[in-house]
Amino acid sequence: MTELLLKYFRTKQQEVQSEKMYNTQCPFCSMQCKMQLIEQSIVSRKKYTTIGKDNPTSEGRLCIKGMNAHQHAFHQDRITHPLLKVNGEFVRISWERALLHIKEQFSTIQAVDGYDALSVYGSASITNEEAYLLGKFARVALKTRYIDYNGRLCMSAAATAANQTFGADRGFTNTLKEVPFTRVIILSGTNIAECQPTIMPYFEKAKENGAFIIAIDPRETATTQIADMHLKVKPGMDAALANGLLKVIIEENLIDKKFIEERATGFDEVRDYVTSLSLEDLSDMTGVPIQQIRSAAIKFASEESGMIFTARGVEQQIDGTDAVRNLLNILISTGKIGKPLSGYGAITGQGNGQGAREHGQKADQLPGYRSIENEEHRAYIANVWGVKKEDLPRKGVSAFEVFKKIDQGEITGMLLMCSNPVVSNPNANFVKAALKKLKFLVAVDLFISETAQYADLILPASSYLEDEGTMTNLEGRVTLREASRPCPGEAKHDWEILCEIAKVLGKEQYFSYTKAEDIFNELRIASRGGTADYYGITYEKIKNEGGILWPCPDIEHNGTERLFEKSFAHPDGRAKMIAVKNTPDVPKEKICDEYPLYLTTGRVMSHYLTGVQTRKSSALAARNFESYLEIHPETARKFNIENNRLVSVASKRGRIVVRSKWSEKIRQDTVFVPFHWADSQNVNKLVGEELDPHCKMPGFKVSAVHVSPV
Ligand SMILES: Nc1nc2c(c(=O)[nH]1)N[C@H]1C(S)=C(S)[C@@H](COP(=O)(O)OP(=O)(O)OC[C@H]3O[C@@H](n4cnc5c(=O)[nH]c(N)nc54)[C@H](O)[C@@H]3O)O[C@H]1N2
Ligand SMILES: Nc1nc2c(c(=O)[nH]1)N[C@H]1C(S)=C(S)[C@@H](COP(=O)(O)OP(=O)(O)OC[C@H]3O[C@@H](n4cnc5c(=O)[nH]c(N)nc54)[C@H](O)[C@@H]3O)O[C@H]1N2
Ligand code: SF4
Ligand SMILES: [Mo]
Repeated sequence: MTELLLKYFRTKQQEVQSEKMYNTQCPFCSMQCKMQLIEQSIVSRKKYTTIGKDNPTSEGRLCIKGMNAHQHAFHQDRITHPLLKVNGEFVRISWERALLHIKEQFSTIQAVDGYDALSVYGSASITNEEAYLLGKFARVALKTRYIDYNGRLCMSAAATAANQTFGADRGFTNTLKEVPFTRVIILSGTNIAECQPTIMPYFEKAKENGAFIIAIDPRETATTQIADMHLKVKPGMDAALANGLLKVIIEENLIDKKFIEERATGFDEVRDYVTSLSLEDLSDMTGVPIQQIRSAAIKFASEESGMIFTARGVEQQIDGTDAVRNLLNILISTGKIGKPLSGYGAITGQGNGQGAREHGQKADQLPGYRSIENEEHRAYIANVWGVKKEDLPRKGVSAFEVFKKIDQGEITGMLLMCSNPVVSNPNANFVKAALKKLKFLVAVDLFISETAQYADLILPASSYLEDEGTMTNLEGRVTLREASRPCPGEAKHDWEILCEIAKVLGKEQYFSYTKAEDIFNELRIASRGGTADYYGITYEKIKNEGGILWPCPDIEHNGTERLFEKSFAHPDGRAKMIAVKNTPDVPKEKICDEYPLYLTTGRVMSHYLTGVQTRKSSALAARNFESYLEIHPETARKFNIENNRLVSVASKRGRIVVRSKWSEKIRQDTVFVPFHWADSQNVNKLVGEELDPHCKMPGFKVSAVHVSPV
């Protein structure tokens, strides 16, 4: 038998005629796991295997999405040449024709409707080099103020809260290697077990070392399972829950007085407000029993070290900024920030969710986390770019507001790079209708996504296997994604595409780069002296160290592991606390007779965002091939919903049809639908348009809906 097996394996091995290896990083989440794709040619076919590679963040681990990522990159639907829409059909054209067409269309729009009629919509899944270049492209090549990106729908509340409270926003103030040794952890609105699976061993080790974990989520998830205590909060009530926790901490005198006096402002206002509240009211509002609020607060405040992590559950709310700020109030009150084993982490979402929010893709931002409305900042960047300060446009509007301006006829052209807004933006039916009003839409993508279908021209981009560049992961560690496979067909890198468009628009002098590293070297200078200072980071240093944590202000500097140890980043060095009032109209969309249930939305392990990539991967699609409605059996009975049937879910704005999935893990007043599917399963047809006033984040996590059998 053994002989036979050996013979079998020997023959198998001989069949492998050649083997190639490609080093890269996973194209999906913010862990940015390093990986190697092994391509074996076996007689008439190719076999692909992905293995994890050691690095300081994921330590060689991979999840199922990373292991199967190549399936979409090699999918037959990948677009490999420019496609022009002619009489409603996409036809193949040359790059030369595509670029000329863009020149004509952009110039006409600029001449007829003005410079600000063109818009740019970017992404946090592109490299730092590309995110930086996209910001420069909008301001210098197109001279438009209207640029924003998908990160607005993702991290903006946490970023704004950290900027307001600490004066700087790096997702995690510490590094992951501290997590196993902290004593108590709050995981609020984050499902790391499904969304950053390779982070889990850090938290599992913390548990082994005796840490107490408190999870806050309206649902039981794979993440809440590792928690010692689960506060099953009513959707959208995180700010009020934090008031409850603060009230107990302050009244039990578990605050760190010395820390507050020396390092913060605004504490008295917070104290006066929360002590005026009643715990009974807070418990009613949040759906969390008083006893749980009390013990969570006492546990968190009594331990000598602790960390709070948030993600989109808390942040994707129309009061997301305030909700995060109130959780930061807890950290400051208990002195658990700016020291070893204590800190805050906004678990970043997309692969480059961190870096892409630092270098000028945001409507109000210039590279290095500078402000486009600050005269000194404008002068500095204008000098780096070789343009006049007065010629730099002013700030524009946020992602969703761009579609409002399209609808109103103010914006008539768009360059869309690496995003699928028809599926990812709120009120999807409105977004689709707005896009149809554009005079010219060019989409740069790997596939004909649901949004690219409405484009006049689609340009083929390169994937993570082909496109080298830096990505900043959820620790704030700048990593170098190697990529050496040749582009398929005539696909080009996103940065090359921007340079070529700039060239036909007569702006070649500002965009003459020959490789990604040239752009990075300019970014280093552009970010120098800014909050997110990359000046001391070079490709060579990243290669040697496996990544560098920003800020890194000079070449001799080794990067910054822990932030705020001596002072916060505000001019007075102090953290700013504010009282976060319980507003009776949050969640804004109240349940009523017509729409009696809260809908919250989110993710599953096997799919990524709007699903354009993961729905193309057979191994991933097989795990979840359609969307579903998670509903409590009691609630289901009330609405005549049988298990595993098609059901209609409707809000004021639209209706979708998904399959019911009974589960006792969810609150009885709440249902959950993931957002990875399109068309009749596009849950964003139900989500409303209201935005957080501070960061312009939509309220993806609370809508009022009605469910009925189909
Ligand atoms: N598998 C997978 N992984 C991903 C992604 C993906 O699409 N799929 N996307 C990546 C990206 S871009 C992002 S931004 C991250 C997102 O990562 P997460 O934010 O962790 O993911 P979500 O599922 O959107 O929401 C997290 C949790 O919030 C809970 N929640 C809903 N409403 C509320 C509320 O009102 N309060 C509280 N406290 N919790 C609430 C949900 O039940 C859910 O369990 O994941 C990244 N990783
Ligand atoms: N209801 C609801 N809606 C949500 C959320 C939610 O929790 N609930 N979460 C929000 C969040 S956190 C996010 S991040 C957004 C994401 O929303 P989107 O940005 O719209 O989602 P993606 O699916 O990442 O779209 C990326 C597109 O770019 C293409 N692409 C991939 N790689 C490349 C590349 O290298 N270059 C180019 N040019 N194209 C590429 C893909 O094929 C795909 O079409 O969705 C938001 N929408
Ligand atoms: S999806 Fe995230 S955790 Fe999974 S392999 Fe990719 S980067 Fe790593
Ligand atoms: Mo995200």
